[in-house]
Amino acid sequence: SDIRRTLLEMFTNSKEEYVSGQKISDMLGCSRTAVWKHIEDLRKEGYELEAVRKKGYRIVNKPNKVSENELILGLQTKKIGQHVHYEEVVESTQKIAHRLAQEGVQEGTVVVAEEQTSGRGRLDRVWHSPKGTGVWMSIILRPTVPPQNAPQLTLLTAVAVVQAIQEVTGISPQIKWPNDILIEGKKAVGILTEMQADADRIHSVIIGIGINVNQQQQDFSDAIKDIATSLAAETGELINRATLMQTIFLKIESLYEEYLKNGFGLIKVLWETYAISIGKRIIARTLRGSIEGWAKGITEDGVLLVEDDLGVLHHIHSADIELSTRK
Ligand code: BTX
Repeated sequence: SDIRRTLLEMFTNSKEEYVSGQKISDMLGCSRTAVWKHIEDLRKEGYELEAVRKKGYRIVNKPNKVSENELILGLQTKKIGQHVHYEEVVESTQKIAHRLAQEGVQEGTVVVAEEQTSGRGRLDRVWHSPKGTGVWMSIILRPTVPPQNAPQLTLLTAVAVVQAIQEVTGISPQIKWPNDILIEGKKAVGILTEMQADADRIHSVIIGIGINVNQQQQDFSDAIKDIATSLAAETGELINRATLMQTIFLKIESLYEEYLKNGFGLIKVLWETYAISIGKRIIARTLRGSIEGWAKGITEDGVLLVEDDLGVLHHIHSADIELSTRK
């Protein structure tokens, strides 16, 4: 609620200092009893508050959650993340976001959960989303571009996430076309873009982002322990997920504004600077078979260009790629 938000802002601004009950009731324009009730609500949400007679209250510990309150506080965007739909456990944030998009929620609405029980990757693959250690979220956008341009948003998101990770952790991740973000060759982030559209018009694009943040290497299940990593495993430090998300929102917002105004050009250039596979020999496994050759770059539409050994240039729209060991 707005009151909760004002209250948290007061505590945040006063840092370590106590805020008196009187000051709170003046600021919120409510009785001391009502103040006490709001404080109790915060405690229920997981905030640890210390109360000292004649001094007032202060926050000694925040919940390790990515709740609406944690995300709104200090958020600098105009649109992205201004409306947050938070849940402790969901099957998949994509599912909820699809529903909300259909109901017509504002552009930039974010669905986030502490845990997903059926997190999804591409082609109905599983995305492991354990409780409290990652960022599992879906962002709803309504770009005024033709449906065939939607894949560009996956690449835009990848660039934004790379930049945010750099800013928050100092790590420089790399992008593997189309949607993986790797650190030292292991997957730390997956992006899944889905859309609701007619033949000629996008209604909404749902961008799902999964980030391994605070898992330790031994936390990964056998199925992915050799291919996955997390930001904490790489830096040796726990990362504040809310801060990371706010940074991602800001990066996506500024790239998205650029994209709507000037098109894909700048984003394509940025994407190529972060991509590992461009200029390398790769194997692209598509549903129709594998193609081996040199990754030449991406087109304006985000399609991967691979030149095979006969010199034929292939346009790859969807595939899993791996670096080839043949030179
Ligand atoms: P993808 O199909 O490219 O990758 C899925 C593959 O990645 C799996 O088959 C598995 O090998 C591996 N994998 C699964 N979980 C993890 C993990 N936590 N870390 C590293 N590797 C893993 C990538 O699909 C797109 C993922 C999007 C996930 C987000 S989370 C929020 C939103 N909700 C939802 O259900 N999906 C998206």
